[in-house]
Amino acid sequence: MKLDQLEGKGLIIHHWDADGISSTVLLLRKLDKNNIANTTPTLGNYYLTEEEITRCRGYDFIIILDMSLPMENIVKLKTQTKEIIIFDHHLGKIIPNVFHYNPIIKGEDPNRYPSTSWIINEYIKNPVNLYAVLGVVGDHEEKIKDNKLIWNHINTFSKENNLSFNDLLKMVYLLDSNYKLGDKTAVEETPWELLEIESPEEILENERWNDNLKLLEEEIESQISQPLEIKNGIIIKKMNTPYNIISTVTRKIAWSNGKPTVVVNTGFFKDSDQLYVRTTDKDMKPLIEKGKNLGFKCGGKKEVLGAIIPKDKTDLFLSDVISYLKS
Ligand SMILES: [Mn+2]
Repeated sequence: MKLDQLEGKGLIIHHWDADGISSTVLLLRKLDKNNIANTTPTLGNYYLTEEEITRCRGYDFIIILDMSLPMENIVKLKTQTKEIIIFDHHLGKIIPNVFHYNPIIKGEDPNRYPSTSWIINEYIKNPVNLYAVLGVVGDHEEKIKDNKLIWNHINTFSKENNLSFNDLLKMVYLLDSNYKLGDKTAVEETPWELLEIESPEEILENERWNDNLKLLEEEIESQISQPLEIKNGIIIKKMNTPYNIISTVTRKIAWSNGKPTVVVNTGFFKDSDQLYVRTTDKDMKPLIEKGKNLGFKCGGKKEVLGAIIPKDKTDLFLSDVISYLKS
């Protein structure tokens, strides 16, 4: 598959985070910018709705970046377009009849392929550059320093460009600020703004994104400074914010109190609630499985659970979570 031989009108569907945005910038630089559009799913949805799929009609090719969309979505899209190209590093199944470039599902070492931006950058044989790096830092933050294969490259790049690791982190937070504020249009505009940007300083000094960050920080501070409900040694926090800050709020509360913490946000989705759990010692995996079996969108890792739950099921699952944490 040669990117510069793609013909006709193309659409990029990308993840809303720094990796998805950086990957889009890297590809836009390679494609005919007059014939390409971009979109991101409804923020928080790791799938396309029927309506969104319909809006993807009329393109000769579709490129999906940094998102493991469900197989049904891809099959539908394939009936509407000639060619589908996927660059990704999430776990999932190999999708037939499309160009699916994902070294992780082919069994390669995830440490070697830390982000979609990194994968694409290598695919198009670019030297290491700002956007390849920002995707990696966005997906791993401080933890990338433990990745011996990649950290060396990132460290060298920072030194050569007089950037500190904090500068890179700040850039990532600025790029992520639009989705955390729930502004899908701003997310979709960001790759095009970055195409015009020559220097990291222009990202770091972008006024609008800095204003976003201030707003988010104020909201996080106000949420964590409110009195907490503690029952049986478990912190339960309910909030109603339109911002996607639940993981940060949960982490800050859990780490400053040293107690298992459950946060419910009723304000981000119209028909669903966000629920987030961070434990101190309990393995969350059985609870993630339970959530999935109940039909909720549910994910996480050993010490973390994130779920999106229809509003009428939240109390029920919340009591499941609490009894699991108590047991
Ligand atoms: Mn990614």
